[in-house]
Formats: sequence, structure tokens, C-alpha cells
Amino acid sequence: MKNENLFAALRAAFPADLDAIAIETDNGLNYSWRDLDRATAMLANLLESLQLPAGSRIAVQVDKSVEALALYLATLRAGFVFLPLNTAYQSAEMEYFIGNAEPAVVVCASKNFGWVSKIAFKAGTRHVFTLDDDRTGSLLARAAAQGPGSDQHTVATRQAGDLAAILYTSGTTGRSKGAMLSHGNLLSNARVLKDYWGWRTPEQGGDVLMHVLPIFHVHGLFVAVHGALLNGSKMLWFAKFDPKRVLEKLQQATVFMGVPTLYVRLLAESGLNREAARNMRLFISGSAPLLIETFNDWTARTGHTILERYGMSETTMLTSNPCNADARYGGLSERRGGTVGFPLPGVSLRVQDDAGQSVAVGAIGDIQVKGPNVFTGYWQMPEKTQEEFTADGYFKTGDVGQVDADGYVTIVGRSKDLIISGGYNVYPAEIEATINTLPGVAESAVVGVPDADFGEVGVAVVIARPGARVAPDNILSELKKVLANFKIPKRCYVVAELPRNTMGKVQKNLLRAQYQKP
Ligand code: MCA
Ligand code: AMP
Repeated sequence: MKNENLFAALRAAFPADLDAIAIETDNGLNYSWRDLDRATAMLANLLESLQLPAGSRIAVQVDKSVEALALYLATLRAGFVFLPLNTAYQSAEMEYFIGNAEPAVVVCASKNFGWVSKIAFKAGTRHVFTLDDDRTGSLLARAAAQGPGSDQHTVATRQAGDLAAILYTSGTTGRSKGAMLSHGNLLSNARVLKDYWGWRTPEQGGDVLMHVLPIFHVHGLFVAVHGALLNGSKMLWFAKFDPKRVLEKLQQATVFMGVPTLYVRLLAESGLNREAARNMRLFISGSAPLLIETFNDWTARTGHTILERYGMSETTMLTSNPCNADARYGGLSERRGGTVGFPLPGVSLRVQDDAGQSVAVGAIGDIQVKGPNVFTGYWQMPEKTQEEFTADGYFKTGDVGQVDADGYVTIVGRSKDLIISGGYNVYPAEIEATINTLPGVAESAVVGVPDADFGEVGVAVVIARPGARVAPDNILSELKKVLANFKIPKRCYVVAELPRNTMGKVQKNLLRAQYQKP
């Protein structure tokens, strides 16, 4: 049987010279391709030695490190299912994810072992390991103790439809849903992007990717990592995004991927200029709308035109501005600011009205997509999965947009009530539900307002119960105790009433306009 395991394809793309450097970290460590092969083999052998049931989930909440990346690759290699979790998640959030996914293995930072292991054991998890960003923790100790031969491993055979990863994405109503992505979903997208973004193999002079994003979301974990690995390209690995450090090393890189906030922060550095970017081939932006000013300023300062693309956790990448001339669109090669480019090869994208009819060219409607990259469904939520697909198999993205006469797609808004802040998704419904449990609160509304740094940030508008005294600062400090820090609204107002329409629904557009400025 043919092995369609994503790891097998990534491994096959390692360069012939396994002693060449695959990853160079910002604290001066070098990992060769051989190191990567051995580390993933050892971790895959460890996972296999645990005698886990087929399809077991390996849930991981750890700081970014090459070893954390090796754990992801080892999970694929052994044929299990990777479940990455944002390091900002606190106990109630973790309790939900672990309770819902029922992972067989949980890996966490040693500083969190106490509370994470409690949650995990309660949910029935049998194995909890630790992994820290200084190459310590029980996971690596156990892997190293396996003895001779443990650095050899035969990649588990998996078919394209087999599950490779689950990524939790919040819902506009209700709890987060686990988007199930198969080996075939991830590999097909990685192959399309390799071609569409013109990755240069080592024989063609090679690319070097500057990797600065977190590795618990699609952007940093799949788009960036698969791009580099499938191409045998070296990565410059940064534990955290720091604009000054990025500029110091930019001349050693050829490809950079970031959310718009990273571009905004780099533009604030006087050292960003043509000289600093002289060896770069491609700057890619996504996860949130890139403002046209950022797009234009970037070109003026560096001489490079940012390539903006669009995707989702459920679909990985859907559209992209061209890297080179796109024969499917009359040979157009222009990267148009404000647009997210063309549907990627293999992706069918349509824009529909409320009646389920496709709209005319240039008209606005709901974006729906189909393709080999589209996920297989939400983990244990068949009804939710069904709701999000049309009868003819298109996934409803919840994004609102248009396609112009040349074929460029523009996202003009969202039908889902969602705030995207610095590339992270924040669901107002979740924040409102938490605020509403606080003492003295009658109700609340959370809206997104423009922000120069994060693109958009949350503002909470709260109504107190009659006679209750509620202080905005207290609301925010209470929220900080239970929610991931990026979800905390940046401002809070306590007011007498919320604007409502005749149906009694809160008019969030009015709140957005009213609270746009502090
Ligand atoms: C940090 N804070 C934030 C955010 N990040 N608040 C709102 N939105 C955020 N994104 C909070 C911190 O907790 C802190 O609060 C305060 O804001 C200032 O923190 P700061 O030091 O400025 O933040 P940072 O640590 O520098 O992080 C900013 C960041 C980071 C580097 C932009 O948010 C980031 O890495 N974003 C990338 C996210 C990403 O990879 N998204 C891809 C999703 P306090 O002081 O109160 O603690 S994948 C996806 O969307 C799809 C599939 C796609 O198309 O790619
Ligand atoms: P997530 O579910 O966290 O992966 O977030 C996916 C959402 O991010 C999409 O549905 C879009 O709303 C948004 N998104 C991603 N890329 C872009 C982009 N280039 N422009 C505008 N929105 C984007």
C-alpha cells in the first residue's frame, strides 16, 4: 500500500546532504537534517512504545522550540493525531479542549505540570509529559532512555484521508470546535503552495525561511513549516517575534511569513530599508486583513511587494496573490493590495447571496469553498459539520467578499461575529458569556474596533444590574484570571443601556462606531 503519510513526503524532501543545517535558532543552536530525522524517530518510537490506540490525540501546550517542532513531526511519523494548543490558554480553556478531544498523551511546560496534569488525568489521559524550551523535560528524558536503535524508525503507513491534526477554532455560538485535518488535506495544500510561491530547491539556489510565528496555528505550524520542509529549505528559527532581531538577520533569509501586526511593527523600525531586505525573495502576509497603508509603506521602504493570502483553520490556504505570472488568470502577476489574490489551484471558490445563488462579478456575498484542502469535519460534532457545508459540498467560510473581473478575491467583512486581533481570533460570544458571570453584571457586548498595532482589538460594553456597582478595571482584571491574555478587551465601559433594533438585538455596528476611539 502506498504511504500517504505527510511526514513521508516531508522526509523525502530532505536534502541529500543530511549534515547540512536545517534549522538555526536565535540562541545560536544548529540542527542538521540528520538531527531532525533522529529526533523525530526517537519521539515517534517513544509514542509507539506507549501502545496507544489508533487515532490517539497528542495534545501539546509548550513554548516554541525545535524540540516542540520535532514532537509535531514525530506525531505524524508515528501516525497519531497532533493537537496544538496556544500557550496563552488558561485552566478553564484547557479543561474544555482536553475534555473534548480526550487525548491519550498531553505534553506541557514543566511550570504548568501541576494544573495541566490534573485536568488531563481527570479527562482520562494516561500519559502526561513535560517539554521546556531549553531542551529539558520528561518527554526528552524518556525518549533518550530508549537505548540503541531508537533513532531509527519506519514511518507509519497512513492514507490521505487519515487524520493528522485537530485545530480548535472558536464558534460564534457555543464552544470551540476541533477542525479535523487529514494527511491529504495538509499535503495537498503544501504541494500547491510549494509550486505557487515558487519555492527554490537547494539545487536552484535554495530559499531560507525566517520563522517567527507561533507553532500552534495553521500559519506557523503548517504554512511556514511545511513550506520549508517540503522544499528542503533551511529555517532561521525565532522563539518569539522581535522586530530588531528580525532585522539583524533578515539578510540571511529569502522568505518571511507574518501576520499584519508583524509588518506594522517592522515598519516602526528605522533599520527597515532596501539594504536590510536585499536578499529577500518573498514577504507573505495573512491571517488578518493587511491594511493598504501597510502594503504601500512596505513597498516604499523595502522595494518588495507583500504577497497577501487568505486561509482558515478548517481549510488551510485558500487564495493567494500571484508570486509569478498565473496562466489561469491571463498571465497576471500583479500582487494587488487590499485583495487576497486568486483561488489556489485545486480550490473552487464561489460567492453566494442569501438565497444560495452565485452573485454577479464584483457583487458582494458569502464566500464558499471546496477542494482537497478542506477539512473532514468538526471533531465529534456531525451536526455542526453539516450546518457548515452546503448540500453540494461547499464549506461556508463565514467570510464576506467579492471576486472582480480579473479574478482577484477581496474579503470585505465577516458574517461571523469574530474579532481578529494581531492574527488571533477572538469570539465576542465567549468573552460576553464570561463577563456575564461576573458579580453585578446584567449583560454585555464585545465589539472589535480598529487598532494601529493589532489591526483590531476588543472593547467591552457592560450593563450593571440595578443597584450594583461595577468597575471597568475590575471586569478586565477578573477576565485576565480566566481567559487567554490576547482575548482580554483592551477597554471596558459600564453604561446604562445597549442600543437595540426593533427585534431587540444589540446593534453592534453602533457600538463599534461609538467606541472606535478611546
Ligand atoms: C498579545 N497580546 C495581544 C495579542 N498578542 N492582544 C491582542 N491581540 C494579540 N494578538 C496582549 C499581551 O497579552 C499583552 O497583554 C499585550 O497584548 C501586549 O503584548 P505584546 O508584548 O505587544 O505582544 P507580543 O507578545 O509581542 O505578541 C504580539 C504578536 C502575537 C507577536 C503579534 O500576538 C503573535 O504572534 N500573533 C500571531 C498570531 C498567529 O500566528 N496567527 C495565525 C493564526 P498584557 O500586557 O495585558 O499581558 S492561523 C490563521 O489565522 C489562518 C489559518 C491563516 O490564514 O493564517
Ligand atoms: P482561523 O479560523 O483562526 O484560522 O481564522 C480564519 C479567518 O481569518 C478567516 O476566516 C478570515 O476571516 C481571516 N483571514 C485569514 N487571512 C486573511 C486575510 N488575508 N485577509 C482577511 N482575513 C483573513
